[in-house]
Amino acid sequence: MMAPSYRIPNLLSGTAGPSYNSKLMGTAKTDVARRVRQALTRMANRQALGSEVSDQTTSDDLARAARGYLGDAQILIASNREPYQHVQTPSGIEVVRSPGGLASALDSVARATGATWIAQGAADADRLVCDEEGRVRVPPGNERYTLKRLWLEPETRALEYRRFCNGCLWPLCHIVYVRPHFVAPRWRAYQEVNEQFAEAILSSLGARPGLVLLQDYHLGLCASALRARRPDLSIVMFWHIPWPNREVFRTFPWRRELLEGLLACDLVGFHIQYHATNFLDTVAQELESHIDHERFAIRRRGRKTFVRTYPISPDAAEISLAASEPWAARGAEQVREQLRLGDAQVVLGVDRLDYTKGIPERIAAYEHLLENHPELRGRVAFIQIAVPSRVDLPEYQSLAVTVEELTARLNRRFGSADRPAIHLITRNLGFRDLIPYYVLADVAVVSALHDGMNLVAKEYVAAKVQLDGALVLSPFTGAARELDQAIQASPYDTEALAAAIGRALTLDPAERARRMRAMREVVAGQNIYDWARKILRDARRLHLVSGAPRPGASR
Ligand code: ADQ
Repeated sequence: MMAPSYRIPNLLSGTAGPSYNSKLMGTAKTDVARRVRQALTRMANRQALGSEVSDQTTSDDLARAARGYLGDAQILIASNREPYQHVQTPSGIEVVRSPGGLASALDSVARATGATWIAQGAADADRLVCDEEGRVRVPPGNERYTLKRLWLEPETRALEYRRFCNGCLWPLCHIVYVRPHFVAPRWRAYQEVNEQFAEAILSSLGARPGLVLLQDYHLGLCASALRARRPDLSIVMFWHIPWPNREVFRTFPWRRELLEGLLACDLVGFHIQYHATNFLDTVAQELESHIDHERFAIRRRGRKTFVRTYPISPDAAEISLAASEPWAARGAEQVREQLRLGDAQVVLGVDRLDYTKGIPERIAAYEHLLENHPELRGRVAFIQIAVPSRVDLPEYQSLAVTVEELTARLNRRFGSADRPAIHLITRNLGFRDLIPYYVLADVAVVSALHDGMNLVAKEYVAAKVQLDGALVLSPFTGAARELDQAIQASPYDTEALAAAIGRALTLDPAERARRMRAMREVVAGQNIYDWARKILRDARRLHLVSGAPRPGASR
């Protein structure tokens, strides 16, 4: 195991982004002075933001709750993707935070609870920093929990497993007119990988009591494998993506096996009631079981699985505080200068480059808007940040080409050399690199065709401390259930989406502030720590955790 010099790449040099290069971290007095200044700024911001921030559940609250609910039971988080990747660069090993909602949300939970996180190691320097059991402490420079990496055969990982999860389950659950590929060898690879995850979880746990938090559709069979060897384990699955209706699910050849896998869990969580209801309906159609509609539970072969909703949210306080620090405003100005935006109004999209996110639909709507409102040309700039995703799948390759072509066409029609109508940024940005874009944007457009929740919508709201932004939101996101003060428009309706963007750009400032204030209340009222605390609380209330203090025992 080799000691890397850690550095998280930062787009906006000079901002206070986290830097873990050991050469830079150190003893210098200026460093201490800088930290003191930062702490004082944060205190001032905390006071300025008042109850919006101080009433929120914190990482410490979650840590206390976890101890109280779980006693000496160990928490294990398992997900396909790792929260941090170690990559080789000419200047040494760098640590990159994985993009995507699950990784960013669960990282906060793992930090607070000190859970062990099991995920597959996929980056080129991942092995170099781990011990012989695949373990490494993270995050670098502020180690709070253990990441245990699982090494899968490249062929299983690259071809079968990814293709099954992302080429079959993903389109099956999202229902966005992309046909799922049902290929038997890929299904077998999925089974095999789930077995391997179960092995890794069990070896990490030893004989201790434990609560296993399985994350997402990659691990749909893991609970059966765990249950066979450790019937006493408490197992929770959180399904981060939509659950389809039973008609669509009927087309899936291995539907019974997948449902059996999920029913080996004690608790299955979804973001919204609609998906939870779809799940109950599907079980009722496919398996002989007793559905308890009163308690929202399923009984099958003597065991009970509860189904609950836990709408996920980011760490809103963290985002609000970051957005109100001077570096965020400076970063926003830098972006304005670098992209030569002048005094243009800014429309922003931030997504993984995924066909479910409605990026071509968004660009088409913006084009429609500029076509019909010449007065907006040159006075509005669209920034689309789209991090490449699943690049080995043909659907994603053709999406990338489509987005580039639409961007080029739009710029040919309505942009000029020094004022493009749309800026396409295809990079993965760190948390602190993203914040200035949120601060800068007058309008954020989230136009997903279907989305379990969509964290970008909530992150934008959390960053709009000055109430100076408007959100255009697709009704097909889980977030639309909570953020009803967003301007909602269907991404399938180009004219309606164009009109919504136009309306957001011209919203009266008082109305814009009123809507944003209402949405900020929603986002502040529920953050990632509440999400995790409620799951742990239910695991205890429903008597799922062995080794935990009995309900009513002092905490
Ligand atoms: P995702 O489909 O990945 O998540 P989303 O919820 O929007 O979608 O989360 C994306 C996350 O990645 C956000 O935290 C965002 O800041 C970050 N991100 C996006 N583009 C980025 C970029 N270019 N650089 C850096 N970071 C970027 C899945 C489900 C969602 C569900 C989440 C959480 O599909 O429906 O909300 O899990 O459960």
